[in-house]
Amino acid sequence: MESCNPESPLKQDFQKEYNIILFGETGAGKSTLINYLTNYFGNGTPGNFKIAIPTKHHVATEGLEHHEDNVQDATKSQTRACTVYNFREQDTIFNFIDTPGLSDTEGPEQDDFNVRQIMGAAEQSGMLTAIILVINGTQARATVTLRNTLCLLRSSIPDVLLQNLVVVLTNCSVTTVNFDLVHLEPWTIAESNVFHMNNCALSRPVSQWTKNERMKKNMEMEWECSMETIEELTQNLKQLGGKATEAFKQMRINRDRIKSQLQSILAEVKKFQDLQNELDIMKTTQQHISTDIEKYSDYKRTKQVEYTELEKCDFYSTICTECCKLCYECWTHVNSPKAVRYARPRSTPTISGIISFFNATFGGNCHCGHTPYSHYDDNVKSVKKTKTVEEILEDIKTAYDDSVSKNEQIQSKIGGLDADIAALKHALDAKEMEILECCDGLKKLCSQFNFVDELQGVIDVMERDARSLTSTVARVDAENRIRSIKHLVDTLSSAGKSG
Ligand SMILES: Nc1nc2c(ncn2[C@@H]2O[C@H](COP(=O)(O)OP(=O)(O)OP(=O)(O)O)[C@@H](O)[C@H]2O)c(=O)[nH]1
Ligand SMILES: [Mg+2]
Ligand SMILES: [Zn+2]
Ligand SMILES: [Zn+2]
Repeated sequence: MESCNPESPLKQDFQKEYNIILFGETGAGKSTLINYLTNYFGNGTPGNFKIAIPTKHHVATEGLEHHEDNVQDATKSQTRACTVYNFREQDTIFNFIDTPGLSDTEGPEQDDFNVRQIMGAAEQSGMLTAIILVINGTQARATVTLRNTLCLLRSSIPDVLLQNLVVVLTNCSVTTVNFDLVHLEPWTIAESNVFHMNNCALSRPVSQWTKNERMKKNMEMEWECSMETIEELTQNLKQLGGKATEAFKQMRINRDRIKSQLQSILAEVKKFQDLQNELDIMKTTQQHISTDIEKYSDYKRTKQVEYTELEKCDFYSTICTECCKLCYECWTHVNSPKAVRYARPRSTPTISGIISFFNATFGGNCHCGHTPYSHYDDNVKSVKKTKTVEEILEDIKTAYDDSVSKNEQIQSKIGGLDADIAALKHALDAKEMEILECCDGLKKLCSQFNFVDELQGVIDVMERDARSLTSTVARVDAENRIRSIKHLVDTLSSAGKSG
């Protein structure tokens, strides 16, 4: 914010300081009022205008900084930035802040930017004596533009400063005014704080009225009236107590906080979607793995195996120790004479050695090919038996084990994702909660705050984004969040209307 001081006073020299900020629609006459104040404090006259802010027909005479755009083009908003103009009067200094007009021809974004600038300037002033609403007094009807301007005003001025509202109706006198102060409701402005002015002297080139005696007289009369009104206005300003501008700061903090939390909700809902997608994919994979586990779980097979066992009986059989089998099965009853003669018991090595020697000498080799020394006789027979054995199919078992370990891995990943999603939801809840608190704070600071306009933009984006979410879980979550923010806006807005 630039500071311009027509008479270069050192602020410390002044006992009384009044900060006044102008607020109003573009073209309402804020900058013109500053020029009139320049003449009032600098003793300018219609023959010798003092111009702080250049106009289409008047160049600046005070050599001050200003932020007028293209003064020749009356269709465009003129003032672009907030500028402080200091005026002194004995031990008193008045700091008037000229601001860019609302309902800017450049659209709502420019309005938003301008409102932030104006509120920033108000905050910076530290102590405000008055907020002067400059309104074109010829407006009889509440046009869309006027309604928009008033809406922006209501949304920008904290309740604590409502006592310090002053209205200057331009382009009119108290008898010709058309603007109805009812349009400002629920604000009510004390009659002593309403002023009428017709600041027409700077609207046309000097040459136009110097040649026309009647026009000149008329203009000089209007000029005189405006100077008297400024006199009354400054007297009135001195009566108003200054108010700290902390509320502007608090409003700014709350608005910024809401904006940033909404932005991060937007970003985190996207993150939520990504995590949810990942989780969905993992759950599908896990289902496949489970099917595999079931499919491969049958890796054990049972089969019947045949085997022979030797069982005691009443007949002798010849057993080969090398072959481990019966070479001659049940060739004689144990009690037969043949048994006594030919049976070769295992008994002692000496006896079996002698018998074997005898057999080897006289009996020859067995058909199994082994020597008689390897054979003996015993009263056993071979019995065929079967048993059930379990067999493991190795490749299927490998596939099974593999699936089980994959399942464990994915299960732990799913667990991790679940935890991430829960944490994200928690963070989103906290942000939503903070928005709620900030909205509440704003409502307390500025009961007329327009939550619809403030939040609708982001809600629109959230709704658009929610429609594009593919995960049902993420979409339901996003829709719930939007609903709760919408509900909040509705609640706050209806509270504003009734209050
Ligand atoms: N007749 C008449 N003309 C006025 C009055 N006040 C302002 N004007 C004219 O209205 C036009 C716009 O006035 P500005 O003072 O530039 O309006 P502003 O509020 O500063 O506009 P922005 O800077 O765009 O916000 C100019 O041509 C002024 O000469 C008034 O009280 N009577
Ligand atoms: Mg201006
Ligand atoms: Zn043998
Ligand atoms: Zn044999």
